[in-house]
Amino acid sequence: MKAGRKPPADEKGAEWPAVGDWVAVELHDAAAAAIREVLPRRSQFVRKSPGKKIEEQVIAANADVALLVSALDGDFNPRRAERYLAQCWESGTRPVIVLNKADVCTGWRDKAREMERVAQGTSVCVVSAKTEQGLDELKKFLTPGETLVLLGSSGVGKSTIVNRLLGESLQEVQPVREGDSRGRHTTTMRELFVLPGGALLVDTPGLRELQLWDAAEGVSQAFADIDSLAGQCRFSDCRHETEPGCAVQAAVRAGTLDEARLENRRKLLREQEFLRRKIDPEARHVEKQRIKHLMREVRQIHRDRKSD
Ligand SMILES: Nc1nc2c(ncn2[C@@H]2O[C@H](COP(=O)(O)OP(=O)(O)O)[C@@H](O)[C@H]2O)c(=O)[nH]1
Ligand SMILES: [Mg+2]
Ligand SMILES: [Zn+2]
Repeated sequence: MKAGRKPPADEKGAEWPAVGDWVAVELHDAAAAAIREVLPRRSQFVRKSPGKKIEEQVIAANADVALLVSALDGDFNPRRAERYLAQCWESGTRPVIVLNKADVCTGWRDKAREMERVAQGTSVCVVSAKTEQGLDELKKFLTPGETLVLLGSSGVGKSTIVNRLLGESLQEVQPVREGDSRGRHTTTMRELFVLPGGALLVDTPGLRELQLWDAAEGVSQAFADIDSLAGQCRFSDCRHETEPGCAVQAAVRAGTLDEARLENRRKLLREQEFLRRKIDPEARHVEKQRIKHLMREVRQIHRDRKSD
């Protein structure tokens, strides 16, 4: 489908239709159509756009379920999963953690258990898109009419999973580089497929990084276990460092809370704080411009009235 016009490069912000958006189109002829309206989104998975620019980028709109795919080889990283989970909770998309390439990992049971501690109740699916191990388990999350989006680094097997679920090879798959398990970017566009059962599946190019965008609530939900421990700390403003009576540090000492998890929560909160300081001046600037415009209009109305 062709859009009515191409957006200039700096105009592809959150307003421009993203994959998964429902749009009202006007058909000109068989080859051309113009988007007239983007319908309100039920959910949107966003991230901070890569690089220095402080703006959000929509990865997928209206996704009901996010399949957070990582591989059980060198790609496995619970800290990255925490990041994805936080952004998911913020976006209104239900996450499912998918651990792919079980065929190359004899210790997949231990890794699944490790991921379950991070998942906090979110389902963890161990699969092999190669041998089809666990695919039936994954299929349980496909609901007719619902949209699922595959998210994860490149090379983890997202496109292979698409092909398996489609039952045919429509998505191009590329070998990963030796050494670092990283894939080359072969899926360059986000694409939507209708699966045999009637679920919609969106494949995305691998995300090199996922910097959170305005996701304080999502972080809080992803680390609900720590938040609830924090309620038992002696001081209400406890920073869970060296304060006496800290229930969070007590859990770390008791071995029920992974210190790396606590550290990652700190890191994500720091990122949020940094972003908030950056976003605010910009938002304030936009608001100032809006008011300036409004005042100009008001003055114009006054002038028009006087000259009547
Ligand atoms: N061993 C193994 N390799 C897989 C599996 N799934 C995908 N691959 C391979 O991993 C590489 C990257 O797969 P691809 O689907 O392109 O990853 P994407 O970048 O996430 O879309 C390809 O060489 C696939 O054949 C799996 O379950 N086991
Ligand atoms: Mg791909
Ligand atoms: Zn504390």
